[in-house]
Amino acid sequence: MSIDKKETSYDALYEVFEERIEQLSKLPKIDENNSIEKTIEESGFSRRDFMVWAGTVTAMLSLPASFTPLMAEAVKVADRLPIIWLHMAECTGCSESLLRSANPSIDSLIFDYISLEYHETLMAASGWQAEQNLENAMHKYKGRYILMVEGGIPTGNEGSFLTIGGHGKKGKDIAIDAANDAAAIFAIGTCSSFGGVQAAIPNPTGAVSLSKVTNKTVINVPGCPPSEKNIVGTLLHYLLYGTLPALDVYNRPKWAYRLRIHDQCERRGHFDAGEFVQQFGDEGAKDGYCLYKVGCKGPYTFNNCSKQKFNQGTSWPVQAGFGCMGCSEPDFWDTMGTVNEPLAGKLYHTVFGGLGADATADRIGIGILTATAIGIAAHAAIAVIKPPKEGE
Ligand code: FSX
Ligand code: SF4
Ligand code: F3S
Repeated sequence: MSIDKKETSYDALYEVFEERIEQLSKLPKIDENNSIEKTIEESGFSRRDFMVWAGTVTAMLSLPASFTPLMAEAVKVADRLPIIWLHMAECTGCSESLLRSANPSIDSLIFDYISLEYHETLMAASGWQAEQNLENAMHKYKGRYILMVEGGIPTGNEGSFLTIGGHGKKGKDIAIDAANDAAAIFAIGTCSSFGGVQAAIPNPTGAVSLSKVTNKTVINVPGCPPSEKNIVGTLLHYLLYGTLPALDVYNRPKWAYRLRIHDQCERRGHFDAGEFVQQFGDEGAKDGYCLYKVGCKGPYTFNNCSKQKFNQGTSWPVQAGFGCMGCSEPDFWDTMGTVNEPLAGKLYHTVFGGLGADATADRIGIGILTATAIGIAAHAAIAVIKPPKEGE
């Protein structure tokens, strides 16, 4: 009975997606001479590579494999959604994550293919012309464009710490104006999602998240930087559904951020067995033991890094032998403590509101429990305080 219900609901969803793709396909192509097939072929990928990629994204968005051809169709009409990408206070690592791989990935090609109407790092225009381009795009696609903002928004001194362009407009005002007329708003990276490094104490520029300067809903895609998969996946999710994804308490899409790094970590077996790297370069490090005692913040961090990885799926911090720094959590620079030390003795208040996790971290840090019990106790405590899942 429940299986039937599930099948019916997927059938209905399939139809919704088909309709949405049909509607989008009627919108004008920005560049008539461009097609995703051509873009992919010219970059040396085969149709099969593309379908494998579409299958991966389908699974990533928790859709059944039968939706893969639909995902491929959706990508074809992705160039109908104009995108305005603003840079605020940041390092441009988010753009780099997506675009600067040695050989372009299919994710980065898709980003090339979509209609980037304004992106300060990529566009040829500069100065007055760039400002004009932004105004033109906002006017031409009013109410239709997707706004992606990278970087924290300086608000100190009335926002005058960040001015952009020949007219010296404040970044804060540009972001507010662009948000007002957007169809959907994505904060790309931890800086835009939560303030990031420039909002770290003492936060000299008064940097805040995008959501603090606009009253419109902002979908946060944090990570410093976020993976290319999380950026492209968020875009394709919006393209298919046309609505907001299910979000967690920090407005992060649940399909990407619902589980802890620790929940999906390849070294988790060693944590549970109480096998820890005690210092970098020791025998445990060579054997791939758990990095908790050398500072891994995976138990407190929600992201899918171990699954989606970086640099075209090559690796991720823990695989490379360095613990998670908690980069997709609010205020991680201030709340996650010393990089190479566990959170022992430090008040961790972001995700758990100070409940449970502090005691667990302390106990692990000072070694009250035996090695095996540590893993089990920590696991139990973390499982208890895990936020409720959708529908619970
Ligand atoms: Fe940098 Fe983006 Fe970190 Fe921030 O990434 S990688 S400082 S999240 O805004 O450019
Ligand atoms: Fe992996 Fe870090 Fe958890 Fe250890 S503490 S299992 S390295 S996420
Ligand atoms: Fe960031 Fe941790 Fe992933 S530091 S990149 S959330 S493993």
